[in-house]
Amino acid sequence: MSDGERNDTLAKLKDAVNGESLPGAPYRSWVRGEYHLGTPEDIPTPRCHFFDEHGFVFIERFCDADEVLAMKDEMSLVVEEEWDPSANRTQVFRTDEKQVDAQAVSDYFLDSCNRTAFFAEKDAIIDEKTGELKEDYKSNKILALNKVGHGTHTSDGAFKDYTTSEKVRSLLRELGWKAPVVPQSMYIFKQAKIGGEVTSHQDSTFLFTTPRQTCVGLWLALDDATVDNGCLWVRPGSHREKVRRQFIRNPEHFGETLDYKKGTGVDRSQPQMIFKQLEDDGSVGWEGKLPENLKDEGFIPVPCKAGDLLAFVGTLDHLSLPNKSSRARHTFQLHCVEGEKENVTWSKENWLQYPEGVPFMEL
Ligand SMILES: O=C(O)CCC(=O)C(=O)O
Repeated sequence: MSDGERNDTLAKLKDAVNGESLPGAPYRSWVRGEYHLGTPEDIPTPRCHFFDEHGFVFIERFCDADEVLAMKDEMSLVVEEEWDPSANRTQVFRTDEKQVDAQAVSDYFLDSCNRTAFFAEKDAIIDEKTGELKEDYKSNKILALNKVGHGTHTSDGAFKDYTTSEKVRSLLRELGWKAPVVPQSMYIFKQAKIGGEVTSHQDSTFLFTTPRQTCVGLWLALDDATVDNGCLWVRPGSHREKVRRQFIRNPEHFGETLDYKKGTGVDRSQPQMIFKQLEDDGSVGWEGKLPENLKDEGFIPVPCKAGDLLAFVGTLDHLSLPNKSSRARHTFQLHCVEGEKENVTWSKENWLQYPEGVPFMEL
């Protein structure tokens, strides 16, 4: 993508958010299939139109300073009160070539699906085998964290208030979801100096639904996010590509039931999770990696102020670079999918499975 095209995309984005450009012709909606303009209720808002066209939309000041502060304060308290790095082996979170190994060391990752679990930065740990924090982080443990997940939205408090807020519910409906549910949430710290990269991926790899992909990410900046401190980069239009791989529970490890509490005939020496290759014509060489030249491959950075929101489709390529700056970049993410009421099924192969009979939160 040339600089001119990139600027054009960003200018359209601004227009869409400001409501200055109304769609004039029928177009193919990502989430609803073929879109027919004509009746008033068929006409999407400008930002929904932009979202369908490019796979993401940027919404300025989605949350105010008080909401942002409430979430940051609550996370500090949760870490202070609930995370004891010395009590259990601390698990590291990474998305590089060691991703599968890092998450397969215990059931901690699997058990994190509907509670608050803590994952450290690899560079804050002396040795990933022991999980011991480096001395510098022992007295200020929050600085060692990569992320907290994946059920932060389920506990009473600021995160649940935000998740269940009218503005989140109505945004999802505006973008085309009819019966959205929330399989997961994450608080990402992207720490100053040591905040690791998030390699290029499609969220539907991890949040796979059938018969169609319905994942949408709501990425809320809790600090200003810039190119220097690791803002998100997206590849506009890539949402129209197929999901290339699925992160699944490994039947060789868990047995055919894929239930790690009940599995029979399993081989626990095999990795817990594996990537299953789906559609991959080899044209995208950066899946699970960082492209060498982001701009040449069509990625654009999306800098945000604290309180701004980026909503994007589960098939959109996105990534973030390591944070080498002296400013942390906190964010809170919700990942939603269309619910069963819309005849959409959560894949039984996905790593994240709630205990039997416990539903995802409906919005
Ligand atoms: O915030 C980041 O660095 C990555 C977030 C991400 O990949 C996501 O929200 O799906």
